[in-house]
Amino acid sequence: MKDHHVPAVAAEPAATIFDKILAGQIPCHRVYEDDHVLAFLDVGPLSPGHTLVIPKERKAFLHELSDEAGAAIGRALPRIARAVIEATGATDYNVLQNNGAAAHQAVFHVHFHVIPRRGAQGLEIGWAPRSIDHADAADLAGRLRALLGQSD
Ligand code: DGP
Repeated sequence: MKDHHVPAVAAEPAATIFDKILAGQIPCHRVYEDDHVLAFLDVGPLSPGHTLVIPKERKAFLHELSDEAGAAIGRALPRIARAVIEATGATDYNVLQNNGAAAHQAVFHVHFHVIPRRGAQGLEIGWAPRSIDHADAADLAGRLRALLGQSD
C-alpha cells in the first residue's frame, strides 16, 4: 500500500528557489543568519513580518533533517519569533511547517513560517477535531514509543 502520510524521502533533494537565496543568487529580505540557519521575509506574506526560517542543509521534509540542523532551527526559532513580534507589534502568531504537496508545501526545502496575527491578517486555519478513540490511541502511542526508542 502506498504510504500517503509520510512523503517519500528523496536521496538527493532537488534544488529549489531557496538554494538560490542561500547562494545569494536571488535577493531576499534577510532577517537572521548563522552557520546553519537563514531567515528572511516571505515574498507573499499573510501579514507584515511573515518570516521564513530555513536550514542551510538541503532537505525537502522536516523528518529528513539531521539532528544538527534540527537543533539549530530549534535554537533560532524563538529568537526570530521574539524579533518578529517586537518589530511588528503583534502579540499573537503562528509557526507553520508544511511537508508534502497535500499538506500545502510548495517549496521543497524545509522551512518554518512565522506568521504574525494582526486582526484579520495572518494564517487562516481549518481545524476539525474529532473524538479520540482511546483504544486506537493507546496502540498508536505504543508503536510511536517503540519507533522512538522509548520504554513502555
Ligand atoms: P510552503 O507552501 O510552506 O511551501 O510555502 C512556501 C513559501 O515560500 C510561500 O509562502 C512563498 C515563499 N516563497 C516562494 N518563493 C520565494 C522567494 O523567491 N522568495 C521569498 N522570500 N519567499 C518565497
